Amino acid sequence: IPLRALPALTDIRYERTADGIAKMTICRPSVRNAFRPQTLRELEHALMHARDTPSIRLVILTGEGTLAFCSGGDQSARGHGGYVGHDGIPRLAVLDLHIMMRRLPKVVIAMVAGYAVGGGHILHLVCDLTVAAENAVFGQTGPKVGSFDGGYGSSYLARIVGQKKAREIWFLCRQYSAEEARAMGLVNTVVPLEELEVETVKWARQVLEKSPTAIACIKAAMNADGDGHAGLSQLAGEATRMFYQSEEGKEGKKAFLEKRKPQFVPYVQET
Ligand code: 2NE
Repeated sequence: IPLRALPALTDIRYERTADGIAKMTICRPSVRNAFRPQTLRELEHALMHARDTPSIRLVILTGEGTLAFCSGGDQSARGHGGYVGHDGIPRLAVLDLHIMMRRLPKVVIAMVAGYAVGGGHILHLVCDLTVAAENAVFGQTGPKVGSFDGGYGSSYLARIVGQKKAREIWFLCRQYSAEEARAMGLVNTVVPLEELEVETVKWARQVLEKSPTAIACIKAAMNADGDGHAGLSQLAGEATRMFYQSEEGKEGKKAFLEKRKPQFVPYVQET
């Protein structure tokens, strides 16, 4: 039984396998799977559902069809100061989505066919792993369309591909083939288009064989240096979660509720 109910979805498809994979598909192929505020809200709900559902252990993020993973922010929804949804308020909500993806204590794999450009390129970048089809095309477009992402889209990109390459990607707005992206460390593997889903699930199932706690901690640790205090908080949160499960942690809560002094002496560790 899901702990968190999902609202009706129009812009994404959310599917689950019995062995713990959640697949989120951006379904706006007529605009190369560009995201609008509604798309981002649905992805946020889906990520929260995946986070709160213990049986979901891993997320695959992809786009509908073979022409595009995602072409970034829907330019027709772009207003004065952000992308405008039903409530009329301009926002850059995709930046919050990046943080949710990083904070999810489960692996997120980007399954990329076709274009991953602009904000769509950053979505794959923020995923923990990327499996790309041979027809995948990567690149930033912001400076061509009057936009940029100075967050993960620039500093994290530079950590992955190096400063010179990151500057090339942003300043020239070139498009890169799947093989070029693999060579610069942007994607983990490149496979023929017809093998994309099978290969992605193969990678996912190899992750699923591993310790979920180890995976959550190593993801938090890898995020920690780049995410500053928020990264340390995520990493420390994993430690707190494990501490709550210990007898020592439970004694603190129990003593408070029983209005007595806690007995921590049995838990003093020998060095
Ligand atoms: C994706 C790309 C390279 C595909 O090219 P192609 O030739 O395969 O298709 P085409 O004809 O350009 O696009 C097909 C339809 O999709 C729409 C197009 O307007 C076209 O519509 P129709 O002519 O059929 O009516 N479409 C494609 N991308 C769209 C988009 N992002 N928004 C709205 N409609 C879109 C080529 O289409 C392309 O370069 N697209 C634009 C990529 C882009 O610049 N994205 C925005 C970057 S800024 C951003 O994402 C961002 C940020 O920087 C900071 C914060 C938040 C977001």
